[in-house]
Amino acid sequence: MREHDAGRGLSRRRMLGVGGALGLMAATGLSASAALARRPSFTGAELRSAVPLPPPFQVSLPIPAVLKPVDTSGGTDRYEITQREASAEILPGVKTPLWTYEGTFPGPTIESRRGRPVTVTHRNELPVPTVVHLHGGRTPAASDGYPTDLVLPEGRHDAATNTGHGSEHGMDGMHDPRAVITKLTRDYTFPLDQRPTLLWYHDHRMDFTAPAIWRGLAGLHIVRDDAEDDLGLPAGQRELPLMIADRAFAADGSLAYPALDPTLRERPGVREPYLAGVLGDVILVNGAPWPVHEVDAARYRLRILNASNARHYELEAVSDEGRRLDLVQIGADQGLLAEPVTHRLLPIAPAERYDVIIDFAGVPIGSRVRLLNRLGSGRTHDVMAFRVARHTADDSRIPRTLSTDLPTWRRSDAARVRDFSFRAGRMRGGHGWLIGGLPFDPARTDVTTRLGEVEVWRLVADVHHPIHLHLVGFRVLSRSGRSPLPHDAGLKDTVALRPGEAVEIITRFDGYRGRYLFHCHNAEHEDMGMMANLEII
Ligand SMILES: [Cu+2]
Repeated sequence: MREHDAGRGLSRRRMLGVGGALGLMAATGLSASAALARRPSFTGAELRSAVPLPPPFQVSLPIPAVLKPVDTSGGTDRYEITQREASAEILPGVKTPLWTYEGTFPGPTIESRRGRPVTVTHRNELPVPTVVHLHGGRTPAASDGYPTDLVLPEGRHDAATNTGHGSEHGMDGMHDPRAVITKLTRDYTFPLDQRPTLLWYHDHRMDFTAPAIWRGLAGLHIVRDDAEDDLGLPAGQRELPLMIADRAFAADGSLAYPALDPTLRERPGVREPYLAGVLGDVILVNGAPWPVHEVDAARYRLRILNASNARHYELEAVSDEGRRLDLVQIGADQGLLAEPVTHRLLPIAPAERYDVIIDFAGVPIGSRVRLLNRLGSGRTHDVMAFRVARHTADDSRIPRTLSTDLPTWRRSDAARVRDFSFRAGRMRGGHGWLIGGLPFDPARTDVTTRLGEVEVWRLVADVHHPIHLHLVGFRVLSRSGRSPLPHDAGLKDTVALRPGEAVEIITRFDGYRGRYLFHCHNAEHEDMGMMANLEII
């Protein structure tokens, strides 16, 4: 990780492209030529479920309940969430134990208004420490869910300054003197002074984020404002949050996950051959397998989140007659675009969100529109279906101008340019995923920047790495020296790097001072070192 002038980018980029293929070889056991030739459409290995799987498009789409505040006085909405074990019937007739927010997967949705602060008191009744991060939130550092800011469960108060690394198994007992540990509960305060969008909250504990999300610790958080409400977009029953996540099921109905330590207490990481990412063979939407939803022949607003640990999707909507419907993108991770962008295929990487309008008018009543994943095969090709039930009036619209407040940072605004490589490597004597050649260390400051400064970052990948910055949104400037792709439009907080690709982003570090993170949102990569500290002073 180093700063440099603009001239040195290309040769370095080319070099990392080749190194990337070698990194892939190290990660998956492929030969270098096979890795280069294959240009894989995904990174990771798929677990097979050991229980019978239901046919697609039978279970109805659940909509996560909206959480009621316990108090709304004093200009703040206060919520309480208990993190606890629960069991759910995800597959028909199969009981699956989960780790949950408030007993459900996904957790309850929080609905909030721009600029109206929300405080969530999380109570940890799980058997392990937890950390809550609101992904995409413009949040003061104390509430941003730094991975060592643990909430300890009952009976684990002895571990007061341990980050969660065990001292056995060759772990290095990494110590973080800045960690703020709380016992049993913690209040997270979110000012939500930010563009309206779909956020999500999930566990972010040091070394164990991937298995904790996999077990169910994820929920949605929607921010709205009056300007967006006034646009006339589809709303109410015609606005659907869709949390897409893959999972696999063991013979006893539990979620299968190849953790080295199934108690998720001491030893982080996953077994071979899942080091590059854990994929499931069941596609869940809002916690239901390949669900179906009955719709009117009208426009719908789909608020899509890819909450998968490692699986990428390329979504398309296809009617029973074989017609591909337009996916009209109106928003990105960090809110509304300037104007709509129409896609036939929409790639979505882990942690990305897309705000999309689909119009079911013209689809024959009684027939279906399937949402498919072009990157899947067999059962993972299907995502969900919509059954068009009835004709209806539709007074919704898609304005040609959606927003006028997107930042317009230019390269010449940048105080500096930084380079980061995201590559496979060695850590703690085993396989790791490294940023700039280094595995995450909470005690090392990787980037120091001043509040209010604009920077250009060049991100270079070996395999797929969806890169996420905490606190700030950014714009995509280029991909491998070319223009950004259509789905890079708007303000992002996660950008999907493809194998061998270099992506330039530009952002302004504003909001709050303090210690933040940037990391890969392939959750297995994140747990195996691919995070770095971002100190805003
Ligand atoms: Cu990664």
